[in-house]
Amino acid sequence: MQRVFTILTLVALTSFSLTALGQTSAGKTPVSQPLVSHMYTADPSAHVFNGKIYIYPSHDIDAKDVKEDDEGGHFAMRDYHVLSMDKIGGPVKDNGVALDIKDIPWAGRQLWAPDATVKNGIYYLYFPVKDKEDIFRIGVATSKSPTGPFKAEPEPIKGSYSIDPTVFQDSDGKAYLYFGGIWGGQLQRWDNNKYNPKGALKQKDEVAYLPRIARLSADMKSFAEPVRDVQILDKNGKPFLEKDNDKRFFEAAWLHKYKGKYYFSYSTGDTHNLCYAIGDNPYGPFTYQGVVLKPVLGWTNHHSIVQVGSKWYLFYHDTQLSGKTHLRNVKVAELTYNPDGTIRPVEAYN
Ligand code: FUB
Repeated sequence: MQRVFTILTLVALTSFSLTALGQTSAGKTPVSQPLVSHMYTADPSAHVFNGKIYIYPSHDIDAKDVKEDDEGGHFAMRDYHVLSMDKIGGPVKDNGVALDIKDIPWAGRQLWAPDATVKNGIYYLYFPVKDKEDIFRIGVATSKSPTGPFKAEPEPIKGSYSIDPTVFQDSDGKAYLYFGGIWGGQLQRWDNNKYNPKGALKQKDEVAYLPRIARLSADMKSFAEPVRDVQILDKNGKPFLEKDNDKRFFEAAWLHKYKGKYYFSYSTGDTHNLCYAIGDNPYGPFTYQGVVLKPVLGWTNHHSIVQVGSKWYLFYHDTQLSGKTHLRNVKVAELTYNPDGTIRPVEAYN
């Protein structure tokens, strides 16, 4: 996913002194400040549990022994910390290590973007990590506390693959796991749920890769059905092609419900947008609507959308603190809707 990382990292490094001052190289000022600055955090999945806000981010580290590569090998994260706060704008607490890679029996390397949910008083943390064969799988870990510590299941979720799991529980109690990410996230290696190590990126006129969904079993630890594609269509009902890379899916799925409609949002990756599409049920199809967040400082763009009280918020990240693509910091900004249910794009800088 990171062919352009080197150039962007150089650009980001030259802008470091400005970003440290809270200003970007284009003279723009971030509208939000990092939620924490004592460690690097990214990919924030936010939830409200029992009236309190919990954020499940990746914990970025500067793994100096790991070389930067096109597959994102330098995103070499090794644990998760859960952040919490009583209200937006209030103090943010780092609750310490919630899950360490050494305690995941099947894990090899790279703990990427997680998500969490609660059912019957048990908290479930879903996470992607490469197994010992260097293939991304999705695992689940449980805890009686939203902040952990979480205990990982001995094996990944059977039939899972790729990255960026996000869990959605509908009002009827059914739960769904969405996942997938191309390029370093390996989605291109999976055809009809079968692994093909030679799986390649699509050609520009081919239909783009799609994210995946499976309903979760009652135990929340296994798939209740075969994994299927999540259809994202343009307003004419047509799928996007690979060349529509300012709109097509790349990684970072999120699902939220607003006024009875299902909003599927995601990153376009190499064009760095966060986009969204609306559907009538959790499986879609979802019709493309537009951009939620334009490119931020850094290469990646990743988010969650959550209601807190009567307001909605976009949690996202950029590289304001470090100026380095793999050392990100999570942020939050209010998100608002138009009367027709479309989202007003969030401005990260002004
Ligand atoms: O944090 C590692 C990867 O970067 C995530 O899995 C992607 O969504 C991107 O944010």
